[in-house]
Amino acid sequence: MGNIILEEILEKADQEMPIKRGEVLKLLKITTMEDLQKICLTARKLRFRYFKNKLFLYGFVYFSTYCRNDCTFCLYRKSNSRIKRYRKNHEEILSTARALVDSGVHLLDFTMGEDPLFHDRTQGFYGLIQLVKEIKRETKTAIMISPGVVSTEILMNFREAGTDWYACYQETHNRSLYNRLRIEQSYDERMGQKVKAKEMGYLIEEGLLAGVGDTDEDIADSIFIMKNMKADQIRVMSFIPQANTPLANWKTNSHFRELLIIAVMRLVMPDRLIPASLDVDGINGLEQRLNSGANVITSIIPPSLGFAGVSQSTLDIDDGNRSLEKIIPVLKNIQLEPATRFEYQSWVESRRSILNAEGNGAIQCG
Ligand code: SAM
Ligand code: MD0
Ligand code: SF4
Repeated sequence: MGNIILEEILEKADQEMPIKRGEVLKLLKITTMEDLQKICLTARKLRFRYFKNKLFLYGFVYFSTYCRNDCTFCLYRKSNSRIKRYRKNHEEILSTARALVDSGVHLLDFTMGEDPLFHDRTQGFYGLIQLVKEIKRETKTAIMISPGVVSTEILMNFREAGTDWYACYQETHNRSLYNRLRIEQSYDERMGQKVKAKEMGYLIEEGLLAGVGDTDEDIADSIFIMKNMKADQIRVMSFIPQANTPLANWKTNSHFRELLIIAVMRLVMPDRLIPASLDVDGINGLEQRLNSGANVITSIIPPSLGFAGVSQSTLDIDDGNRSLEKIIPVLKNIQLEPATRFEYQSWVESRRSILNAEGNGAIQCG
C-alpha cells in the first residue's frame, strides 16, 4: 500500500475517527514487516490511551477434554480416538483454580469440550455451577466460562452463581466456512446464545481462527460484526493443524497475519480487551503479540497438574513456561506490567456501566 494511504488511515485511527471496511481491508493486505510495525505502533499508542502499561492475566482451567462435537480444526473432536482424554473432579478443579489465583491471575477461565456428561444430562452442569459459586465466594476472582453452546437456563444459573464472562467463539462469520469448521453446529444458535448472555449481564468474548481458509474480506466482516455485537473481549488465534484430524495436513503460513489482525482490532476497537494467547506460540510468541496491541495474557496454566491447552495441548506447560513466574520478566522487558486485581475489577465494573448506559443490547448480525 502507498505510504500516504497507510499514514492517513493510521492518523484516523489515532484520532479515533471511525475506520471504514475498505480501510480495514487495505490494512489487512499489507505484507511487509515495516508496514506491520507502523500499524503496531499506533495500536500500542491506543492501548496506552485506554490501559496505560497494564496487562490483565487469565488463568486457564481446561477441566474436561471430552466432546460430542466434531470441529474439523480441533484435536479434541469426538472422532479423534487417538488421544487420551481426561475429566478432572471437583477437588482437582478447585485446587488448580486456587493455585492460579494464588499465583496472581485476575480471572479464571473454566473451559471444556462439549462433554456429554455435562451437556446431555438434565443436572449435568449442577456440580460446576456449585463450584463456580464456591470459588467466587472464596477468592472473589472474576470468572469466565467456556462450555460451548449451553441453554438459556444454564446460562442464567451460571450468571446467578457469579460468572462474569461467557466465551464462545464463532471462529468465522462466513457461514459457509463456519459450516466446514463447526460441523453440524448451528451458526445462529451459537451467535444467539452470546447475544442472550449479553442481555443477562455477562461480558462476552468473541473469537476468530485465522489461516484456516478465511479471506481478508471475511476477517474485515468479522471485525465489524464483533464491533456491532459489542463483544467485550475479542481474539484471534492462528490455526494450528492437529494430528488425526481432517485438517492435519492443512498448509499454514507464519503467524504474521495473527499479529496484523490483533493490531487492526485494536485500531477499530481501542477500548476492548484483546488477548495474547500462550496457546499458539507459547512464551516465545508473547512479546510479538503484546507489541501488536494485545492487553490480556491468556492460557496461563500451572505446571504438573495434568491440565492441557487447546491448540497447543502440551507446549510450555510442564516446564512451567505458562506460569506467571516465567511470564512477568517478559512483560517487564517491554515496559509492561501486570495490573492489580483492583484495576481489573474496576475495568469490568466500568465496562458494565458503559454497557448499561448504552442499553446493553448487542446488535445481532452476520
Ligand atoms: N468446546 C468449547 C467451544 O468449542 O466453544 C470450548 C473450547 S474453545 C475455548 C476452543 C477454542 O480454541 C476454539 O473455539 C478455537 O478458537 C480454539 N482452537 C481449537 N483448536 C484450535 C487449533 N487447532 N488451532 C487454533 N485454535 C484452536
Ligand atoms: C486461550 N487456550 O486463552 C485458551 C482458550 C477459552 N476461553 C480460551 C482458547 O488461549
Ligand atoms: Fe469440541 Fe470445542 Fe473442540 Fe469443537 S472446539 S471439537 S466444541 S472442544
